[in-house]
Amino acid sequence: MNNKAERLKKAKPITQVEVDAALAHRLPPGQALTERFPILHEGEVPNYSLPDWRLRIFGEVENEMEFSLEQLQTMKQSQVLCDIHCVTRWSKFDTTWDGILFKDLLPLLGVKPEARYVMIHADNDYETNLPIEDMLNDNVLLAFLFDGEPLTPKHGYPLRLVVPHLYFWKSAKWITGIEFMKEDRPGFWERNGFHNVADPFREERFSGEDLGLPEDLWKDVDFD
Ligand SMILES: Nc1nc2c(c(=O)[nH]1)N[C@H]1C(S)=C(S)[C@@H](COP(=O)(O)O)O[C@H]1N2
Ligand SMILES: [Mo]
Repeated sequence: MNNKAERLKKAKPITQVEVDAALAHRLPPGQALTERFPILHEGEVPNYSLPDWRLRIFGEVENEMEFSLEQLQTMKQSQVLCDIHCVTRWSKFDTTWDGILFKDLLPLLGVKPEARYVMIHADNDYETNLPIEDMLNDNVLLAFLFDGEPLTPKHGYPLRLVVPHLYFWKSAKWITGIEFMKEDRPGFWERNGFHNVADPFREERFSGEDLGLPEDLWKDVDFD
């Protein structure tokens, strides 16, 4: 018997795990399940002076507004349990997030009736666009906590968006502003070949031709 070969056969892959048949319907086509939490973003992890941190609300609103972290933390908090799906082909089941549901925040913002889209602004000049209709799903939230703990700096501390039903690039980390818009406008990845809508169950990965991302791209990134 070749011991090394046996050991390798038995060794569980560190990043990718088997999907239970009963849960297979929750894994979108072309995705691999992981229990770890890959870290993906452009640029450096930002550093904040929390007293100066603000979330800016602008665009098609009656009055521009700014919220401090403290103001947001005193608002109604909710918990969401959801699966997340990254376009680089990893999915993670049963993630728990705590924060403010967008549907609870929206009525406080004085948004003009003409507004139909948002641009989420985030640090390192990141932007991603979404229809307000999508933002109003029951489980879309501005999250302070992941798995009961404050977000780690690499996962978006102090505040990130979580839009579970779309590929995870729509879930901007380090958000700084929400711009309300009459017309849609593409964000960072949406201008760079990714799909404008991004439904993982319809495999809306790219807007034009396949960008040829290697299937195991995500296995080389940083994990928590
Ligand atoms: N501000 C900001 N948010 C971002 C990104 C980014 O580059 N900058 N990358 C997006 C992409 S492509 C993914 S897959 C997720 C990854 O989140 P995670 O690092 O917490 O897994 O963050 C999204 N949010
Ligand atoms: Mo991503």
